[in-house]
Amino acid sequence: MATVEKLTNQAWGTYFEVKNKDGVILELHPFGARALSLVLPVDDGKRDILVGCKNLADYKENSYYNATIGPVAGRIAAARFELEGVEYNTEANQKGNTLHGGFEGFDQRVWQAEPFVAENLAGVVFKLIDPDGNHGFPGNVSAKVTYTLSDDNQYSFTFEATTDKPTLFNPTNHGYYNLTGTPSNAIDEHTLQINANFVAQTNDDVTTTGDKVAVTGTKFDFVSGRKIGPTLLDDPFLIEADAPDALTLTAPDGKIALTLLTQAPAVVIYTTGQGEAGTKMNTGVMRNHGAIAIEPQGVPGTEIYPQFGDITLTPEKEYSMTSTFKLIF
Ligand code: FUC
Repeated sequence: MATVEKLTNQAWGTYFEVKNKDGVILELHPFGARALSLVLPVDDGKRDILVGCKNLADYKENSYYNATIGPVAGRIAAARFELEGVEYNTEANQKGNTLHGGFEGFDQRVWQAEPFVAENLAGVVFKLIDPDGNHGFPGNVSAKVTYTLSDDNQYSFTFEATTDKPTLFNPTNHGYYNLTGTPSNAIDEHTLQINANFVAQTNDDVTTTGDKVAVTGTKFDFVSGRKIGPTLLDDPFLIEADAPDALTLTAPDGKIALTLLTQAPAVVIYTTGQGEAGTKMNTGVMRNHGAIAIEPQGVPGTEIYPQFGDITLTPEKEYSMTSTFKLIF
């Protein structure tokens, strides 16, 4: 029977530990409504498949790791957008654009936490009120992130939100993974299969152009599944609407696999590089290409490219988006 416990230690302060009947352990923290670890029992021992920081201070320096990102994940080009004829200016925190909500996005806020147990699952509900005008975003937004771990080994996060004024809302979970259990191994030998025939085209600054590119014959072609190899990615994969799932990532030794099912229309895949190499993480020193971030979300740039969908949140509708990783081990 899945359980959840509120714990405290020196590294992280107060955090939550969710366990299921098969011995999977998910640790969660109110800072950034983030996951700290996701430990799977495999025959050669326990393997933490999340790449995270070794203490809270490090998370404050590397705040995207396994955090809730928002109110808008990805980049808002030129740090501005228009809604109903009104122009809004957000914070230009990267190359003149707004990345991941600006200088103090959801990943840097302390969320209110409420642990819970239900039938065959347990988890934590994190809540945050983002006040009107905060960091340039309109609307008093009430945001909620519900993490669950089930007894049938499904790890899920659901984002929900309401607002009192039209605004933008496109959150994600910025999980970094290495299925070998340590970022001291490169992800090159992992097998990745993605049900995406197209990626959103990006500019040099990684803002989207509004066009999509067929993956066939390109480095983005993971349709049939292949080893990641030295492929560097920071791209939104457009998930086929009729696909049974979004993607599957498999460990080099085949002992662990993750299959992602998501209501999100896209998954941004980011592979770490030299910039992150050398960082002492919770499960080892990050090497070049040591982790892959899997970020289900609306397509970045949707606020200016309606062909990608709609990320406006209005008082008349509630936002809800669920992503589930099936843990296979
Ligand atoms: C930007 C984003 C990626 C990732 C990386 C750390 O490049 O596009 O999603 O957050 O920063």
